[in-house]
Amino acid sequence: MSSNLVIVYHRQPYEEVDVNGTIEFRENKSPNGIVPTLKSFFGRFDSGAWVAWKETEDPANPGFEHRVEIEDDHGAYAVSRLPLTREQVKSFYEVSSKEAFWPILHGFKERYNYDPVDWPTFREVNWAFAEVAAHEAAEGAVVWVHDYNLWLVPGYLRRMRPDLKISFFHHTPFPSADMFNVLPWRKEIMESLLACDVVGFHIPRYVANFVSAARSMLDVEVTARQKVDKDFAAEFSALTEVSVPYELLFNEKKIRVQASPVGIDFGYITDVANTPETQTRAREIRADMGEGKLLLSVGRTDYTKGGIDQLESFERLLETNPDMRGKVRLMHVSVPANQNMTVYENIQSDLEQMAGRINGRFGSLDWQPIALISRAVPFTDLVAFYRAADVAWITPLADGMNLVAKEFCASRTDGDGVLVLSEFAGAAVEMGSALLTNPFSNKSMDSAIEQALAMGEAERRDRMAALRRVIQTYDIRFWAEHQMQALGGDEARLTTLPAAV
Ligand code: GDG
Repeated sequence: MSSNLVIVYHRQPYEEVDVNGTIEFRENKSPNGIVPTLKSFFGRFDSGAWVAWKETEDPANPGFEHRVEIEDDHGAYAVSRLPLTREQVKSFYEVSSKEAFWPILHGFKERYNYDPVDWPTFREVNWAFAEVAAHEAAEGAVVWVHDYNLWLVPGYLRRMRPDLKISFFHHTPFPSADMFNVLPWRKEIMESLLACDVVGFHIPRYVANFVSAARSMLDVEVTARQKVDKDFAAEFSALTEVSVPYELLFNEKKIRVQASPVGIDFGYITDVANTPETQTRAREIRADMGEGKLLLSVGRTDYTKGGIDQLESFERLLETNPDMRGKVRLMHVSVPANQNMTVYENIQSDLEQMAGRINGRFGSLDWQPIALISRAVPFTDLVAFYRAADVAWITPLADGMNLVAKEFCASRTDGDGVLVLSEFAGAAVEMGSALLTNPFSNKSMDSAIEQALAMGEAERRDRMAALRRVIQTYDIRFWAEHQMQALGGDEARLTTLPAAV
C-alpha cells in the first residue's frame, strides 16, 4: 500500500452501525475529542491510512474485512483492522496496559500488578500493529502512533522500515525514573521509544521525566534544552518546569522530545453551548437548584481521578458548615469506561457507598447533597451541566491532561463559573487562573472549595476570561499541528511554549 500518513490508534475512527444486516461506517455521534482532528490531517496528504484493532473469535477468519475504504468530510482514507481475539485484548490491553503500566504511569506503585502480565503476548500484538503500519506506509511516510499500549510499535517499525518518520504521543503522564523503572521491561520499552523521530507528551514535566528515565539506563545525550514559556508554567502548579530538553542523541540518531498539550475543539463546544436547547436545559437544571449552588465533577471511574478524596472533602464541607446544608449540591458524573475490569467495579461501588452514606447522613426529603451519575450522558447534556454549574470541581490525583476542565471553560460563553483544578492534572500548567488545589492535602482541598463557593462575580469573570483565552489559543488543532511540525526537524523548531496561533 502507499499511504503518506499512517495513524496507529487503538480505536477505529468511526462508529459501525448495523443497518438491516449491512454495516455502515458513520461519524461518531459527538465530534468531540481528538479523532476528528487526527482525521483532518488526511486531507493534507496524498493518501492516508488508520490502523486499529477489532475483536474477533477467529483472527484467521475474522468475519469482517481487514481493510475498508472510508470517504467522509475529512477525505478518503483506508482503515486497516487488526483482528485480535478476546484473550489477546484482555492480555495486552486490560492486563498488561491497565493493570501494570497504567498504575506506574500515574505513580500508584501499590496498585501495580506484575504477575498476570504475559509479555510475549504484548510483544506479539505490538508486532502485529507494526506489521500492518509497515504494510500501509509509502516510502518515507509519516507514522503517528498513539499511547502506551503500543509502546513497542516504534522499535519494531524502525526495524521493518528504516525509511519512515515515526512519531509517538503519550496521552498519560510519564513518570520519573524511580517510578518508570519499576517496570521490568523498561529497557525494551525505552529502546523502542528512542527509535522514534519525535516523542510527544502533554507537558514539559513529562518530557523531563522521560529524559531522566532514558538516561538512567542508556547512553542518551541531551543536545538541546529550552526555557519553558510562561503560558505552560503556571506558578502554583506542582507539575511546572522552568526549562526542558528538546533534542536527544542516541546511537548517533537525533530524537525530538516535544511537549504539546492536547486541547479541545473550542468552536464546536461554543456552538453546542450556544444552542437554544442547551440554554433551555441549563436553565431547567438551575431552576431545579433554586437558590442553591451546583458543584459539578466529571471523570471516568478510575482511582487516578480522585473521586473518593473529593467526596470526603464534600462530607467535611457539610460537616463544618451546617449553613450549607440544603444550599449546595454535588453532581458527580463518574462513568466506567471498561465494564470487565474488577479494579474499576470496586471503585464504582466505593463511590456509590460513600455517596449513599453522605446522602443518608445529611439529606432530607427534599434535598439530597449528592447526585451520582454512573451512565454516560450525551455530550450536549454534559455541556448543559457545564453551563448550569457554579463550580467545576476537578481534582484528579494524577492526570495526563484532563479535558473536562477545558470543556467546562469552553462551555462558559457567559463568562461565569469557577474552576477548581488539581495541580496534578497536566492542564494545571496552562490553567493557572483556576483555583489550583492539592488533592493530597485535606486543608488545600477544603479551602479551595470554600473559596470557590464564596468567590465574587468580578473575580469569577476575570479568572474565566483568562482561562478561556488559554484554551482557545492552545486548542486541539494547535496540539496536532505542534506535534506534526516537530517532525520537520531543526528548521521547523518550535519553542516549548509557542506563540499564539
Ligand atoms: C486520557 C488521559 C488526557 C466524560 N464523561 C462523559 C463524557 N466524558 C468525556 C469528557 C472528555 C473525556 O470523556 C474525558 O477526557 P479526560 O481528558 O478528562 O480523561 P481520560 O478519559 O482519562 O483521557 C487524559 C486524555 O487522554 C487526552 O489525551 O487528557 O489525561 O487520561 O472529553 O467530555 N462524555 C460524554 N458523557 C459523559 O458522561 N458524552
